[in-house]
Order: sequence, then structure tokens, then C-alpha cells
Amino acid sequence: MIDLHYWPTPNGKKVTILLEEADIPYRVVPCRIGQGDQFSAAFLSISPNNRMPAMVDTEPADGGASLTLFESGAIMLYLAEKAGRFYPQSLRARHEVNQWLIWQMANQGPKSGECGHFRRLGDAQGDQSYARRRFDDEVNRLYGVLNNRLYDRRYLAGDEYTIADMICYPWTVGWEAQGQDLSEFPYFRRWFDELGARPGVQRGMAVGADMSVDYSKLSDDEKTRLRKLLYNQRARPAPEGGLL
Ligand SMILES: N[C@@H](CCC(=O)N[C@@H](CS)C(=O)NCC(=O)O)C(=O)O
Repeated sequence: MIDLHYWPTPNGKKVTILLEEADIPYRVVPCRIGQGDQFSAAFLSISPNNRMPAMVDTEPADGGASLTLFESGAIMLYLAEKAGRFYPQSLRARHEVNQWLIWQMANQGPKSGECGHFRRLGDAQGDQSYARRRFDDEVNRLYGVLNNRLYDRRYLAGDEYTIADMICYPWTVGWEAQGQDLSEFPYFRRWFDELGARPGVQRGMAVGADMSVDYSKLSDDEKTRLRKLLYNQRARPAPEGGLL
């Protein structure tokens, strides 16, 4: 069984889309990031970066002890390999998928995350207009990268729908809140509409809909509490007595 430590954010939904598409049985273990679950010792032993999603497979293919993973890209690769689906194995096709999956993890995810961060922050900590413009522009550039890629390909890695598509999709659903105009990106739009119509994608995107919190509806006190918990995180001290 797969235990998915999850909260309904784009990074979490990448994995639920794959689990639904590949019909892999799983249990959701809520990781309430607004309550600080990601800092508990039990969670950090699975995910030392104090971020969800994280995963425990209690029945790995080698028959050994439970296998744990953090980082959504690593989890997607593992689950696709386990299911034997959505991750073509020929040399060239596999590396097409790998490069777009890593593109997502290194570019689309982090830049879109910062775009959301500065848009939500407003000017509460002083003038943030440069930061907002910087990340709006970067996100716009990244939609352009997807649009150009999809100009002559049905999917990101070619003719086949793969985990490269699934990993990118959830970060694009909030295009409006990211300040983007999809009429600029017709080839991306074609792909976006096709993926959005897939029942597996719809089921994956809906996981935890009852848990999610609308940030814009929170009171000022609640926003202050969340900022204290989530913003300005610094290094956690290592325990005493390690290898020196
Ligand atoms: N690169 C990581 C990013 C994961 C990530 O940023 N998760 C956020 C929610 S979307 C989180 O757990 N935040 C908790 C925190 O900021 O303390 C991945 O793709 O798995």
C-alpha cells in the first residue's frame, strides 16, 4: 500500500493525478502544513526537507522493508516505474520524460511558488513590486516554454501522455491567479484543456478538496500566524554527537 503524506497543493496533486491515472491503491495521510505537521520528527524522518508530498510504500517490489521517498519528482518516477505505465522505457523516450520532469522541478515549480508567495504577500513587508514583476515574468516565460514545446507535439515528451505532463499540469491550473492570459499560449491551451478533461486528472485534482483553505478568506490574525509558521524558515540544528 502507498501512504501519501499530502496536502492539496499543486505539488501534492501531481502525485494524486498519477495514482488515479495508474489506478494504484493509496491512503492519504494529511500533512497539515498550516498547522506545522511538516516539522514533526516522524515526518522529518521521511521528508528531511520539511515539505510534502512524501510517500511510504509498505510493499516495495524488492520485498524488503517499507520504502520512503520525498520530492514529488522522485515519487512520480518511483510510482510510474512500479505501475509500469506513463514512463516509456526506450532510451530516447525515457530521457525526453526525464528532462521535462526535471524542468518542472527546477523551474516551473519553484518559480510559480515564488510568484504565488509574492502575490499573496502584497506590500505588507515593504514594496514588493520588483519581486512580483520578476516572478510574474518568469512564470510568463515558462508558459511560453510549454507553449513552444507543444506547438508540434501532442504531449510534452512526444505522442505519449506521461508523467512529464502530469507533473506540470497542477501548477498551471492557477494561471489566472498567476497573472497570465492563456490567449497568449494557444498550443499550451490545447494541452491544458485535453488534460483537464481526463477523468484521472479530475479525480487527482479533487483529492483533499474538503481540506483546502482559501487564503484570501483568512482573517488578518490567521494570515499573521501562517506567515510566522511558513515564511523566513532557517536551518534546523543537527542533533549532537554526529560524525565529525
Ligand atoms: N520540491 C518539492 C517542493 C514541495 C513543497 O514546496 N511543498 C510545500 C507545499 S506545496 C510544503 O510542504 N510546504 C511546507 C512549508 O513551507 O513548511 C516537491 O516538489 O516535492
